[in-house]
Amino acid sequence: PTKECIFRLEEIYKHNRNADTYWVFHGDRVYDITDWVPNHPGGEVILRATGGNIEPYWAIFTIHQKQDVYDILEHYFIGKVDPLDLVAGNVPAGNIEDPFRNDPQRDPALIQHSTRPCNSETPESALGSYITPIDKFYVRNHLWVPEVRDGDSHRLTIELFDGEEKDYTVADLRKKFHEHSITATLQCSGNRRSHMTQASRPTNGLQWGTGAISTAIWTGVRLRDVLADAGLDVQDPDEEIKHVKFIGAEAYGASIPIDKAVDRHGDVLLVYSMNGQPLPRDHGFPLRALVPGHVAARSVKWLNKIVVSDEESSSQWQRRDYKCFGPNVRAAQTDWDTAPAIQETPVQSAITAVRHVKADKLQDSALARVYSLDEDSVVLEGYAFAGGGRHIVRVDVSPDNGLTWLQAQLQEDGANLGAYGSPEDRRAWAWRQWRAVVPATQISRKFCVKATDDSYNVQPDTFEPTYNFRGNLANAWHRVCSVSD
Ligand code: MTE
Ligand code: MO
Repeated sequence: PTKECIFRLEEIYKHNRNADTYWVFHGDRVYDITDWVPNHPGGEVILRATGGNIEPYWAIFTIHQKQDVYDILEHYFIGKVDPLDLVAGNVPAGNIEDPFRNDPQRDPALIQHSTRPCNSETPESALGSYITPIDKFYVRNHLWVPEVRDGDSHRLTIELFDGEEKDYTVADLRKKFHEHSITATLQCSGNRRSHMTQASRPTNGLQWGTGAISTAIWTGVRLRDVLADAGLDVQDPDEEIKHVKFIGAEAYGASIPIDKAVDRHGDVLLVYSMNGQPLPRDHGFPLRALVPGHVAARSVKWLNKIVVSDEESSSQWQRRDYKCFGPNVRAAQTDWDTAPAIQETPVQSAITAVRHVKADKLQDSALARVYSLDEDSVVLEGYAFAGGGRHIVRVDVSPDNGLTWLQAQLQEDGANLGAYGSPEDRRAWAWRQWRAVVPATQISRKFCVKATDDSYNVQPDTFEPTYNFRGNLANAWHRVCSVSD
Protein backbone atom coordinates (compact mmCIF):
# COMPACT_ATOMS: atom_id res chain seq x y z
CA PRO A 1 0.00 0.00 0.00
CA THR A 2 1.22 3.49 -0.82
CA LYS A 3 2.00 5.72 2.07
CA GLU A 4 -0.63 8.36 2.75
CA CYS A 5 0.28 11.95 1.96
CA ILE A 6 0.46 14.33 4.89
CA PHE A 7 -0.06 18.05 4.31
CA ARG A 8 0.77 21.03 6.50
CA LEU A 9 -2.04 23.61 6.78
CA GLU A 10 0.29 26.17 5.20
CA GLU A 11 0.29 24.07 2.05
CA ILE A 12 -3.50 23.63 2.07
CA TYR A 13 -4.10 27.38 2.44
CA LYS A 14 -2.28 27.98 -0.82
CA HIS A 15 -4.90 26.06 -2.79
CA ASN A 16 -7.50 28.77 -2.43
CA ARG A 17 -9.70 30.54 -5.00
CA ASN A 18 -6.67 32.30 -6.47
CA ALA A 19 -4.82 29.07 -7.18
CA ASP A 20 -4.99 26.65 -10.11
CA THR A 21 -6.13 23.75 -7.97
CA TYR A 22 -8.63 23.92 -5.15
CA TRP A 23 -8.25 22.01 -1.89
CA VAL A 24 -10.42 21.75 1.21
CA PHE A 25 -10.21 19.65 4.35
CA HIS A 26 -12.86 18.01 6.51
CA GLY A 27 -11.81 16.54 9.85
CA ASP A 28 -8.26 15.44 9.16
CA ARG A 29 -8.90 14.51 5.52
CA VAL A 30 -7.72 16.63 2.59
CA TYR A 31 -9.47 16.78 -0.79
CA ASP A 32 -8.53 18.25 -4.16
CA ILE A 33 -11.95 19.36 -5.43
CA THR A 34 -10.75 21.11 -8.61
CA ASP A 35 -12.70 18.75 -10.88
CA TRP A 36 -15.83 18.99 -8.76
CA VAL A 37 -16.13 22.78 -8.85
CA PRO A 38 -17.83 22.97 -12.29
CA ASN A 39 -20.40 20.40 -11.13
CA HIS A 40 -21.18 21.99 -7.79
CA PRO A 41 -24.96 22.53 -7.63
CA GLY A 42 -24.50 25.78 -5.74
CA GLY A 43 -22.16 27.18 -8.39
CA GLU A 44 -19.06 29.16 -7.69
CA VAL A 45 -19.78 29.94 -4.03
CA ILE A 46 -17.84 26.81 -3.28
CA LEU A 47 -14.66 28.72 -4.18
CA ARG A 48 -15.01 30.71 -0.98
CA ALA A 49 -14.40 27.55 0.99
CA THR A 50 -11.28 26.51 -0.92
CA GLY A 51 -7.91 26.55 0.76
CA GLY A 52 -9.40 25.77 4.15
CA ASN A 53 -11.76 23.89 6.39
CA ILE A 54 -15.12 23.07 4.78
CA GLU A 55 -16.91 22.49 8.10
CA PRO A 56 -17.86 26.09 8.95
CA TYR A 57 -19.49 26.34 5.52
CA TRP A 58 -21.44 23.19 6.05
CA ALA A 59 -22.61 24.56 9.38
CA ILE A 60 -24.35 27.24 7.30
CA PHE A 61 -25.19 25.16 4.22
CA THR A 62 -26.60 22.35 6.33
CA ILE A 63 -27.90 20.51 3.25
CA HIS A 64 -24.36 19.14 2.89
CA GLN A 65 -24.49 17.18 6.11
CA LYS A 66 -25.54 13.91 4.56
CA GLN A 67 -24.03 10.73 3.23
CA ASP A 68 -24.34 11.46 -0.53
CA VAL A 69 -22.23 14.57 -0.07
CA TYR A 70 -19.60 12.80 2.04
CA ASP A 71 -19.45 10.12 -0.66
CA ILE A 72 -18.83 12.68 -3.40
CA LEU A 73 -16.08 14.30 -1.35
CA GLU A 74 -14.32 10.97 -0.81
CA HIS A 75 -13.70 10.70 -4.57
CA TYR A 76 -11.34 13.62 -4.25
CA PHE A 77 -9.36 12.42 -1.22
CA ILE A 78 -5.64 13.15 -1.54
CA GLY A 79 -4.25 12.80 1.97
CA LYS A 80 -4.37 13.93 5.59
CA VAL A 81 -3.73 17.06 7.58
CA ASP A 82 -0.49 16.90 9.53
CA PRO A 83 -1.41 15.89 13.11
CA LEU A 84 0.96 18.60 14.36
CA ASP A 85 -1.36 21.24 12.95
CA LEU A 86 -4.58 19.69 14.20
CA VAL A 87 -3.22 19.22 17.72
CA ALA A 88 -2.15 22.82 17.84
CA GLY A 89 -5.80 23.72 17.27
CA ASN A 90 -4.76 26.44 14.89
CA VAL A 91 -7.54 25.78 12.43
CA PRO A 92 -9.10 29.18 11.73
CA ALA A 93 -12.86 29.30 11.30
CA GLY A 94 -12.56 31.76 8.43
CA ASN A 95 -14.65 34.79 7.74
CA ILE A 96 -17.84 33.41 6.36
CA GLU A 97 -20.59 35.48 4.89
CA ASP A 98 -23.95 33.86 5.43
CA PRO A 99 -25.88 34.10 2.14
CA PHE A 100 -29.15 33.36 3.98
CA ARG A 101 -28.84 36.38 6.24
CA ASN A 102 -31.18 38.50 4.13
CA ASP A 103 -33.78 35.85 3.41
CA PRO A 104 -37.30 37.24 3.90
CA GLN A 105 -39.47 36.57 6.96
CA ARG A 106 -42.00 33.78 6.47
CA ASP A 107 -45.49 33.24 7.81
CA PRO A 108 -45.26 31.06 10.94
CA ALA A 109 -48.34 29.14 9.75
CA LEU A 110 -46.27 27.52 6.97
CA ILE A 111 -45.07 24.02 7.85
CA GLN A 112 -41.30 24.30 7.89
CA HIS A 113 -39.15 21.43 6.64
CA SER A 114 -35.93 23.44 6.57
CA THR A 115 -34.96 27.07 7.08
CA ARG A 116 -31.61 27.40 5.27
CA PRO A 117 -32.64 27.04 2.53
CA CYS A 118 -36.30 27.68 3.20
CA ASN A 119 -38.59 24.78 2.42
CA SER A 120 -42.07 25.27 3.79
CA GLU A 121 -45.39 23.78 2.87
CA THR A 122 -48.87 25.21 2.76
CA PRO A 123 -50.90 24.16 5.82
CA GLU A 124 -54.12 22.19 5.20
CA SER A 125 -56.18 25.12 6.40
CA ALA A 126 -54.92 27.20 3.46
CA LEU A 127 -55.23 24.41 0.87
CA GLY A 128 -58.98 24.98 1.07
CA SER A 129 -58.81 28.37 -0.59
CA TYR A 130 -58.84 28.28 -4.36
CA ILE A 131 -56.25 31.05 -4.73
CA THR A 132 -53.57 30.44 -2.13
CA PRO A 133 -52.85 33.61 -0.14
CA ILE A 134 -49.32 34.75 -0.95
CA ASP A 135 -47.94 34.28 2.55
CA LYS A 136 -49.33 30.71 2.63
CA PHE A 137 -47.99 29.72 -0.81
CA TYR A 138 -45.46 26.88 -0.37
CA VAL A 139 -41.79 27.86 -0.66
CA ARG A 140 -39.25 25.55 -2.22
CA ASN A 141 -35.76 27.07 -2.33
CA HIS A 142 -32.63 25.06 -3.10
CA LEU A 143 -30.34 27.90 -2.10
CA TRP A 144 -30.69 31.40 -0.66
CA VAL A 145 -32.98 34.18 -1.87
CA PRO A 146 -31.02 36.55 -4.11
CA GLU A 147 -31.26 40.24 -3.34
CA VAL A 148 -32.46 42.53 -6.09
CA ARG A 149 -32.99 46.11 -4.97
CA ASP A 150 -34.52 47.65 -8.05
CA GLY A 151 -36.85 45.23 -9.82
CA ASP A 152 -37.52 47.44 -12.85
CA SER A 153 -33.88 47.72 -13.87
CA HIS A 154 -33.20 44.00 -13.37
CA ARG A 155 -31.83 42.66 -16.64
CA LEU A 156 -32.90 39.51 -18.47
CA THR A 157 -30.53 38.24 -21.16
CA ILE A 158 -31.80 36.10 -24.03
CA GLU A 159 -29.17 34.05 -25.83
CA LEU A 160 -30.29 32.90 -29.26
CA PHE A 161 -29.14 29.72 -30.98
CA ASP A 162 -26.37 31.50 -32.89
CA GLY A 163 -25.00 32.92 -29.62
CA GLU A 164 -26.33 36.42 -30.17
CA GLU A 165 -27.62 38.05 -26.98
CA LYS A 166 -30.47 40.49 -26.38
CA ASP A 167 -31.13 42.24 -23.09
CA TYR A 168 -34.42 43.39 -21.60
CA THR A 169 -34.98 45.06 -18.27
CA VAL A 170 -38.15 44.15 -16.41
CA ALA A 171 -39.37 47.67 -17.23
CA ASP A 172 -38.77 46.94 -20.95
CA LEU A 173 -40.79 43.75 -20.72
CA ARG A 174 -43.73 45.58 -19.18
CA LYS A 175 -43.58 48.36 -21.75
CA LYS A 176 -42.97 46.38 -24.90
CA PHE A 177 -45.24 43.36 -24.64
CA HIS A 178 -48.88 42.53 -24.04
CA GLU A 179 -49.58 41.61 -20.46
CA HIS A 180 -51.22 38.25 -19.73
CA SER A 181 -52.59 36.68 -16.57
CA ILE A 182 -53.23 33.02 -15.94
CA THR A 183 -54.41 31.13 -12.90
CA ALA A 184 -52.02 28.24 -12.46
CA THR A 185 -51.14 25.66 -9.86
CA LEU A 186 -47.51 24.94 -9.05
CA GLN A 187 -46.74 21.52 -7.63
CA CYS A 188 -43.32 20.37 -6.49
CA SER A 189 -42.32 16.94 -7.76
CA GLY A 190 -41.86 16.01 -4.09
CA ASN A 191 -45.46 16.77 -3.12
CA ARG A 192 -46.78 13.88 -0.96
CA ARG A 193 -43.33 12.25 -0.83
CA SER A 194 -43.86 11.45 2.87
CA HIS A 195 -46.90 9.34 1.93
CA MET A 196 -44.72 7.25 -0.41
CA THR A 197 -42.11 6.86 2.31
CA GLN A 198 -44.68 5.79 4.91
CA ALA A 199 -46.43 3.34 2.62
CA SER A 200 -43.34 1.92 1.00
CA ARG A 201 -39.68 2.55 1.80
CA PRO A 202 -37.34 5.47 2.60
CA THR A 203 -36.93 8.11 -0.11
CA ASN A 204 -34.30 10.85 -0.53
CA GLY A 205 -35.58 14.37 -0.20
CA LEU A 206 -37.78 16.64 1.85
CA GLN A 207 -40.68 14.74 3.36
CA TRP A 208 -43.54 16.88 2.10
CA GLY A 209 -47.16 16.14 3.02
CA THR A 210 -50.10 17.35 0.93
CA GLY A 211 -48.96 20.99 0.83
CA ALA A 212 -46.12 21.28 -1.71
CA ILE A 213 -48.76 22.64 -4.07
CA SER A 214 -50.46 26.05 -4.33
CA THR A 215 -52.35 28.18 -6.82
CA ALA A 216 -51.93 31.82 -7.81
CA ILE A 217 -52.90 34.33 -10.46
CA TRP A 218 -49.68 35.03 -12.33
CA THR A 219 -49.19 38.11 -14.46
CA GLY A 220 -46.43 38.83 -16.92
CA VAL A 221 -45.56 38.58 -20.60
CA ARG A 222 -45.50 35.59 -22.92
CA LEU A 223 -42.12 33.91 -23.35
CA ARG A 224 -43.14 33.28 -26.96
CA ASP A 225 -43.56 37.01 -27.63
CA VAL A 226 -40.22 37.86 -26.05
CA LEU A 227 -38.38 35.13 -27.96
CA ALA A 228 -39.96 36.36 -31.21
CA ASP A 229 -38.88 39.93 -30.45
CA ALA A 230 -35.37 38.74 -29.68
CA GLY A 231 -35.19 37.20 -33.14
CA LEU A 232 -36.33 33.58 -32.83
CA ASP A 233 -38.67 32.27 -35.52
CA VAL A 234 -41.32 31.04 -33.09
CA GLN A 235 -43.63 29.78 -35.87
CA ASP A 236 -41.00 27.40 -37.15
CA PRO A 237 -37.86 27.28 -35.02
CA ASP A 238 -34.69 25.80 -36.49
CA GLU A 239 -34.84 21.96 -36.39
CA GLU A 240 -31.74 21.82 -34.23
CA ILE A 241 -33.29 23.84 -31.44
CA LYS A 242 -34.68 21.47 -28.83
CA HIS A 243 -34.75 23.25 -25.47
CA VAL A 244 -35.08 26.58 -23.74
CA LYS A 245 -32.94 26.94 -20.61
CA PHE A 246 -33.74 29.20 -17.69
CA ILE A 247 -30.97 30.39 -15.38
CA GLY A 248 -31.68 31.82 -11.93
CA ALA A 249 -29.61 34.43 -10.10
CA GLU A 250 -28.38 32.08 -7.33
CA ALA A 251 -27.20 29.19 -9.56
CA TYR A 252 -30.40 27.22 -10.04
CA GLY A 253 -31.26 26.26 -13.59
CA ALA A 254 -33.66 24.09 -15.60
CA SER A 255 -35.05 23.80 -19.11
CA ILE A 256 -38.23 23.01 -21.05
CA PRO A 257 -38.76 21.62 -24.55
CA ILE A 258 -38.83 24.27 -27.29
CA ASP A 259 -42.34 23.17 -28.34
CA LYS A 260 -43.78 24.16 -24.97
CA ALA A 261 -41.86 27.46 -25.02
CA VAL A 262 -43.26 28.62 -28.37
CA ASP A 263 -46.70 26.95 -28.27
CA ARG A 264 -49.31 29.68 -28.68
CA HIS A 265 -51.50 27.70 -26.27
CA GLY A 266 -48.63 26.81 -23.94
CA ASP A 267 -49.00 29.98 -21.87
CA VAL A 268 -45.40 30.03 -20.63
CA LEU A 269 -45.00 33.42 -18.99
CA LEU A 270 -42.22 35.62 -17.66
CA VAL A 271 -43.96 36.70 -14.50
CA TYR A 272 -43.52 39.86 -12.41
CA SER A 273 -46.73 39.79 -10.43
CA MET A 274 -48.55 37.26 -8.26
CA ASN A 275 -52.15 37.64 -7.06
CA GLY A 276 -52.04 41.26 -8.22
CA GLN A 277 -48.98 42.13 -6.13
CA PRO A 278 -45.33 42.47 -7.10
CA LEU A 279 -43.76 39.01 -7.14
CA PRO A 280 -42.61 38.33 -3.53
CA ARG A 281 -38.91 37.67 -2.94
CA ASP A 282 -39.45 34.01 -2.01
CA HIS A 283 -41.31 33.41 -5.27
CA GLY A 284 -38.74 34.95 -7.59
CA PHE A 285 -38.69 38.76 -7.38
CA PRO A 286 -38.41 40.48 -9.73
CA LEU A 287 -38.92 37.90 -12.52
CA ARG A 288 -39.66 34.20 -12.78
CA ALA A 289 -40.54 31.73 -15.49
CA LEU A 290 -43.99 30.21 -15.11
CA VAL A 291 -44.43 26.95 -17.02
CA PRO A 292 -48.03 25.88 -16.42
CA GLY A 293 -48.83 22.17 -16.46
CA HIS A 294 -45.20 21.24 -15.87
CA VAL A 295 -43.52 20.25 -12.64
CA ALA A 296 -42.76 23.42 -10.66
CA ALA A 297 -39.01 22.78 -10.83
CA ARG A 298 -39.11 24.21 -14.38
CA SER A 299 -40.61 27.53 -13.24
CA VAL A 300 -37.25 29.12 -12.49
CA LYS A 301 -37.27 32.00 -10.02
CA TRP A 302 -34.99 35.07 -9.97
CA LEU A 303 -34.63 34.69 -13.71
CA ASN A 304 -31.41 36.17 -15.17
CA LYS A 305 -30.94 34.43 -18.45
CA ILE A 306 -32.76 32.40 -21.10
CA VAL A 307 -30.80 30.28 -23.58
CA VAL A 308 -32.21 28.75 -26.76
CA SER A 309 -30.30 25.52 -27.23
CA ASP A 310 -29.96 22.08 -28.77
CA GLU A 311 -29.31 20.71 -25.27
CA GLU A 312 -31.15 20.45 -21.99
CA SER A 313 -29.97 22.45 -19.01
CA SER A 314 -26.89 20.75 -17.57
CA SER A 315 -28.01 21.46 -13.99
CA GLN A 316 -28.47 18.62 -11.56
CA TRP A 317 -32.12 19.63 -11.32
CA GLN A 318 -32.53 18.77 -14.99
CA ARG A 319 -30.15 15.85 -15.36
CA ARG A 320 -30.53 14.09 -12.02
CA ASP A 321 -32.88 15.01 -9.22
CA TYR A 322 -36.20 15.34 -11.00
CA LYS A 323 -36.41 11.97 -12.69
CA CYS A 324 -38.15 8.69 -11.79
CA PHE A 325 -36.51 5.28 -11.97
CA GLY A 326 -37.99 1.82 -11.42
CA PRO A 327 -38.90 0.55 -7.95
CA ASN A 328 -35.88 -1.78 -7.94
CA VAL A 329 -33.30 0.87 -8.85
CA ARG A 330 -31.08 2.20 -6.06
CA ALA A 331 -29.37 5.59 -6.05
CA ALA A 332 -25.87 4.17 -6.08
CA GLN A 333 -26.39 2.17 -9.30
CA THR A 334 -28.29 4.80 -11.23
CA ASP A 335 -27.36 5.71 -14.77
CA TRP A 336 -29.00 9.13 -14.64
CA ASP A 337 -29.14 9.59 -18.39
CA THR A 338 -31.49 6.65 -18.90
CA ALA A 339 -34.62 8.48 -17.74
CA PRO A 340 -36.12 11.71 -19.07
CA ALA A 341 -36.46 14.81 -16.91
CA ILE A 342 -39.94 15.24 -15.47
CA GLN A 343 -41.88 17.89 -17.40
CA GLU A 344 -45.69 17.46 -17.46
CA THR A 345 -46.95 15.85 -14.27
CA PRO A 346 -49.37 12.96 -13.71
CA VAL A 347 -52.85 13.25 -12.20
CA GLN A 348 -52.91 13.92 -8.47
CA SER A 349 -55.45 14.41 -5.69
CA ALA A 350 -55.54 14.72 -1.92
CA ILE A 351 -57.92 15.00 1.01
CA THR A 352 -57.25 18.22 2.92
CA ALA A 353 -60.15 18.32 5.39
CA VAL A 354 -62.29 15.72 7.17
CA ARG A 355 -65.26 17.18 9.08
CA HIS A 356 -67.46 14.92 11.16
CA VAL A 357 -71.01 16.23 11.59
CA LYS A 358 -73.08 14.52 14.31
CA ALA A 359 -76.85 14.15 13.97
CA ASP A 360 -77.50 15.80 17.33
CA LYS A 361 -75.53 18.85 16.23
CA LEU A 362 -77.24 19.17 12.85
CA GLN A 363 -79.33 22.10 14.00
CA ASP A 364 -76.44 24.38 14.69
CA SER A 365 -73.96 23.14 12.13
CA ALA A 366 -73.35 25.42 9.17
CA LEU A 367 -72.01 22.45 7.21
CA ALA A 368 -75.19 20.47 7.93
CA ARG A 369 -77.26 23.35 6.59
CA VAL A 370 -75.15 23.78 3.48
CA TYR A 371 -75.46 20.09 2.65
CA SER A 372 -78.99 19.54 4.09
CA LEU A 373 -77.60 16.69 6.16
CA ASP A 374 -80.11 14.61 8.09
CA GLU A 375 -77.85 11.90 9.46
CA ASP A 376 -74.36 11.55 10.95
CA SER A 377 -72.05 12.38 8.10
CA VAL A 378 -68.54 13.28 7.17
CA VAL A 379 -67.72 16.09 4.78
CA LEU A 380 -64.47 15.56 2.91
CA GLU A 381 -62.66 18.32 1.03
CA GLY A 382 -59.58 18.36 -1.12
CA TYR A 383 -57.90 19.17 -4.40
CA ALA A 384 -57.32 17.38 -7.70
CA PHE A 385 -54.79 18.45 -10.31
CA ALA A 386 -53.87 17.12 -13.74
CA GLY A 387 -50.60 18.09 -15.41
CA GLY A 388 -50.11 19.17 -19.01
CA GLY A 389 -53.21 21.38 -19.03
CA ARG A 390 -55.46 18.30 -18.91
CA HIS A 391 -58.82 18.71 -17.21
CA ILE A 392 -59.96 16.84 -14.14
CA VAL A 393 -63.08 14.99 -15.26
CA ARG A 394 -63.95 13.13 -12.05
CA VAL A 395 -62.95 12.73 -8.43
CA ASP A 396 -63.96 9.50 -6.67
CA VAL A 397 -64.05 9.11 -2.92
CA SER A 398 -64.22 5.86 -0.99
CA PRO A 399 -65.56 5.64 2.58
CA ASP A 400 -64.21 2.11 3.08
CA ASN A 401 -60.63 1.96 1.85
CA GLY A 402 -61.51 1.44 -1.79
CA LEU A 403 -64.31 -1.15 -1.69
CA THR A 404 -67.10 1.24 -2.69
CA TRP A 405 -66.96 4.69 -4.24
CA LEU A 406 -68.99 7.85 -4.61
CA GLN A 407 -68.41 10.92 -6.67
CA ALA A 408 -67.21 14.17 -5.22
CA GLN A 409 -68.63 17.48 -6.36
CA LEU A 410 -66.10 19.45 -8.36
CA GLN A 411 -66.11 23.05 -7.15
CA GLU A 412 -66.05 26.07 -9.39
CA ASP A 413 -63.08 28.33 -8.95
CA GLY A 414 -65.09 30.68 -6.80
CA ALA A 415 -63.48 33.77 -8.27
CA ASN A 416 -65.00 33.18 -11.73
CA LEU A 417 -61.56 33.19 -13.25
CA GLY A 418 -62.41 30.63 -15.91
CA ALA A 419 -59.16 29.03 -14.91
CA TYR A 420 -59.89 25.60 -16.35
CA GLY A 421 -60.10 26.76 -19.95
CA SER A 422 -62.71 25.28 -22.20
CA PRO A 423 -63.02 21.51 -22.21
CA GLU A 424 -61.88 21.42 -25.86
CA ASP A 425 -58.48 22.89 -25.17
CA ARG A 426 -55.69 21.60 -22.97
CA ARG A 427 -55.33 24.63 -20.76
CA ALA A 428 -56.63 23.60 -17.38
CA TRP A 429 -53.60 25.01 -15.58
CA ALA A 430 -55.15 25.08 -12.12
CA TRP A 431 -56.39 22.53 -9.63
CA ARG A 432 -60.06 21.67 -9.03
CA GLN A 433 -61.22 21.66 -5.48
CA TRP A 434 -63.82 19.09 -4.52
CA ARG A 435 -66.18 18.13 -1.71
CA ALA A 436 -67.92 14.90 -0.82
CA VAL A 437 -70.49 13.97 1.80
CA VAL A 438 -70.25 10.47 3.21
CA PRO A 439 -73.03 9.05 5.42
CA ALA A 440 -71.48 7.78 8.66
CA THR A 441 -73.10 4.36 8.20
CA GLN A 442 -70.97 3.67 5.10
CA ILE A 443 -67.66 4.42 6.77
CA SER A 444 -65.13 1.76 7.59
CA ARG A 445 -61.34 1.89 7.91
CA LYS A 446 -59.97 4.59 5.61
CA PHE A 447 -61.16 7.32 3.30
CA CYS A 448 -59.50 7.31 -0.13
CA VAL A 449 -59.53 9.72 -3.01
CA LYS A 450 -58.51 9.36 -6.64
CA ALA A 451 -58.96 11.62 -9.64
CA THR A 452 -59.29 11.00 -13.37
CA ASP A 453 -58.08 13.40 -16.05
CA ASP A 454 -59.45 13.93 -19.57
CA SER A 455 -57.02 11.38 -21.07
CA TYR A 456 -58.54 8.91 -18.58
CA ASN A 457 -55.28 8.75 -16.69
CA VAL A 458 -55.86 7.54 -13.14
CA GLN A 459 -53.80 7.43 -9.97
CA PRO A 460 -52.20 4.12 -8.85
CA ASP A 461 -53.93 2.59 -5.83
CA THR A 462 -50.74 1.91 -3.88
CA PHE A 463 -47.23 3.38 -3.79
CA GLU A 464 -45.14 0.26 -4.33
CA PRO A 465 -45.50 0.13 -8.15
CA THR A 466 -44.35 3.74 -8.61
CA TYR A 467 -41.84 3.78 -5.75
CA ASN A 468 -38.65 5.55 -6.83
CA PHE A 469 -35.71 6.26 -4.55
CA ARG A 470 -36.03 10.02 -5.02
CA GLY A 471 -39.70 9.90 -4.02
CA ASN A 472 -40.81 11.95 -7.03
CA LEU A 473 -44.40 12.15 -8.32
CA ALA A 474 -45.98 10.42 -5.33
CA ASN A 475 -49.56 10.23 -6.58
CA ALA A 476 -51.07 6.99 -5.27
CA TRP A 477 -54.59 7.25 -3.79
CA HIS A 478 -54.51 9.45 -0.75
CA ARG A 479 -55.81 7.50 2.23
CA VAL A 480 -56.68 9.05 5.57
CA CYS A 481 -58.02 7.64 8.78
CA SER A 482 -61.82 7.67 8.97
CA VAL A 483 -62.11 7.45 12.75
CA SER A 484 -63.50 10.57 14.40
CA ASP A 485 -61.78 11.83 17.54
N1 MTE B 1 -35.90 28.63 -9.09
C1 MTE B 1 -34.76 29.00 -8.49
N2 MTE B 1 -34.05 30.01 -9.04
N3 MTE B 1 -34.29 28.38 -7.37
C2 MTE B 1 -34.99 27.33 -6.81
O1 MTE B 1 -34.54 26.78 -5.79
N4 MTE B 1 -36.94 25.83 -6.98
C3 MTE B 1 -37.81 25.18 -7.98
C4 MTE B 1 -38.64 26.22 -8.72
N5 MTE B 1 -37.80 27.29 -9.19
C5 MTE B 1 -36.20 26.91 -7.44
C6 MTE B 1 -36.64 27.62 -8.58
C7 MTE B 1 -38.70 24.20 -7.40
S1 MTE B 1 -38.08 22.63 -7.16
C8 MTE B 1 -40.01 24.47 -7.13
S2 MTE B 1 -41.03 23.28 -6.54
C9 MTE B 1 -40.56 25.82 -7.37
O2 MTE B 1 -39.58 26.75 -7.81
C10 MTE B 1 -41.17 26.37 -6.09
O3 MTE B 1 -41.74 27.62 -6.32
P1 MTE B 1 -42.27 28.46 -5.08
O4 MTE B 1 -41.19 28.53 -4.04
O5 MTE B 1 -42.66 29.79 -5.63
O6 MTE B 1 -43.46 27.71 -4.54
MO1 MO C 1 -39.83 21.25 -6.46
